[in-house]
Amino acid sequence: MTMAKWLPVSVILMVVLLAAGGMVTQAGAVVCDLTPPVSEGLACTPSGATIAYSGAGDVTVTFIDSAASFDSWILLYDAVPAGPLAAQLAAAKKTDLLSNREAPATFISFDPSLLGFGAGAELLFALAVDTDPNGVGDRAFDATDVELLWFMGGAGRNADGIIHNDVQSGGPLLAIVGFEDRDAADPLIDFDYNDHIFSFFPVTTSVPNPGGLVLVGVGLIGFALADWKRRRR
Ligand SMILES: [Ca+2]
Ligand SMILES: [Ca+2]
Ligand SMILES: [Ca+2]
Repeated sequence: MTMAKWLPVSVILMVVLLAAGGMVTQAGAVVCDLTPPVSEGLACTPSGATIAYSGAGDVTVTFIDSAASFDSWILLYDAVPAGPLAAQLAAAKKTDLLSNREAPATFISFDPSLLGFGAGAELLFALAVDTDPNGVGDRAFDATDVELLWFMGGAGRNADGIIHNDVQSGGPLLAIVGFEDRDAADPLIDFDYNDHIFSFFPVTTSVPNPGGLVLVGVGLIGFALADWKRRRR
């Protein structure tokens, strides 16, 4: 194939791959800022992606940052539970994970296989939010103090009908997850998705590794250049 044919093909392929990785965003889309110090109140476009157990031993949950006035806790589910809030909270597989009042880099590890999760099973984390001013600073989970519960994944999983989480790849098997803690009907909701930011490792996610996509793009350009040089000889 000639250079004239190869270069357009490779460029199109690279753009498609980068777009799939979120590096080239749609018009108006804003990448969520999940890297401290975060841009507080900057509305962004969340992925609502999910993460799954890799099957490789313990999963470590690390608290990264929180820019929020509400207290919140991360809970673990294996499915979105039915029923009223109290029943949903009672159905959590794990409630002793981290709050957003921890020191940054605080972490906790657990073995999903001991909770019935097999390799490839979704680790469905949820954010339990205490909207009362009385509890600001609470670190221990208290189900009676929770008013809101948001699940990772699609908008249909949440009572207010919007996506409440963004997921970004921090490297191989490392997922960075940021939550929006306010209800869609709350006039103060800002859609910044940095109200409670965690990392999870090792997990798999539907979010591609940006580094890998760049390598693919560079490889395609190299292929096109090699073809061009060969044709010039
Ligand atoms: Ca409360
Ligand atoms: Ca927010
Ligand atoms: Ca915030």
